Amino acid sequence: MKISKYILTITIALGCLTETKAAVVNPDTTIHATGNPIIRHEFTADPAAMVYKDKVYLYTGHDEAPTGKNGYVMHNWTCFSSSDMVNWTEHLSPLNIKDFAWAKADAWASQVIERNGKFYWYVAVEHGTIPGKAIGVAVSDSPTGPFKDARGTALVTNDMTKAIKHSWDDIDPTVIIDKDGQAYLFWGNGMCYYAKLKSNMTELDGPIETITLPHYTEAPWVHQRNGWYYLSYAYEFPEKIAYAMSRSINGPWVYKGIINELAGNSNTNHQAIIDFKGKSYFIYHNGALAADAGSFHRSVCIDYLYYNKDGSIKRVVMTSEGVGAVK
Ligand code: FUB
Repeated sequence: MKISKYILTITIALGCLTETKAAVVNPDTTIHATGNPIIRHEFTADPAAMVYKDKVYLYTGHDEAPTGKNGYVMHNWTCFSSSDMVNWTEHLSPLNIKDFAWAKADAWASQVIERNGKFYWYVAVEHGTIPGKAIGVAVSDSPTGPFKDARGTALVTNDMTKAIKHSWDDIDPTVIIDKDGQAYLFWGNGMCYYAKLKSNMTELDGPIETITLPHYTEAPWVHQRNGWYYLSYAYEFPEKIAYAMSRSINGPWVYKGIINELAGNSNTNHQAIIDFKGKSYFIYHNGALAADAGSFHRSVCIDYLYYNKDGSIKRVVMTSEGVGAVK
């Protein structure tokens, strides 16, 4: 990323956010992204993306902290869909913290995955009665909702994981279904946890395991490509994004290095990685639209991801131009 371009982006983006904040985007309004960040009328964070039937569904959290507040205020999640990575339709708030009766706050990072025509949305929230963060799962017949709590209880609570003492280690769920149909849930802050999921996608199926990764902070994302499994994650704090590779979802994971640098004006970076219509994408957030307290007023960006011939990943070049439209 060239610094001069980045400063220019912040200036333009600030103007844009101020202008559009009063004008609420109506449901199903299409946004034409003119570069990074791709969404400018609200703050979006913790992107997760799913490719389904020729479309990309982008699920994000929503930073709602008042200007200047150094802390997360996050009440709901939202969804955007696109056929070309540039024109995005917003499907307003298909899931809210209130949809989980047992949760009390903090609509933190999440991911949606499809199985047998149903869509499962795994979320991190603050539990109402068991101190600490927890993971819940909502289900829908459509990628854009409406979603409802699939269990009526949390899938993972803080008292189920003992490797880390702090109360927010059970966050940042990511789910993958392996080639043999076995689904896995990965998550964690301070420790990368993983466990099998039953085929109903709403119950753990076995013990919770841990994975040791250098300088692991949070935000695991697991994807598969050409016979390799990739486990990318937030590295150190403030966060860069690093990754490990394995031939098996159960490891051993071999650390491969940094994919993405510190994201401008934000302590967190939180990536999702997908392939769509022949290109690979790195989706993340930065603080480019924030007047101040950028770590709590984040915005989703998309840049290209490139692989080397041996399957390793090249460093991402964060740009203000973003990506072009694909057919
Ligand atoms: O958005 C709240 C938290 O910030 C997420 O759970 C982390 O991944 C970090 O992005």
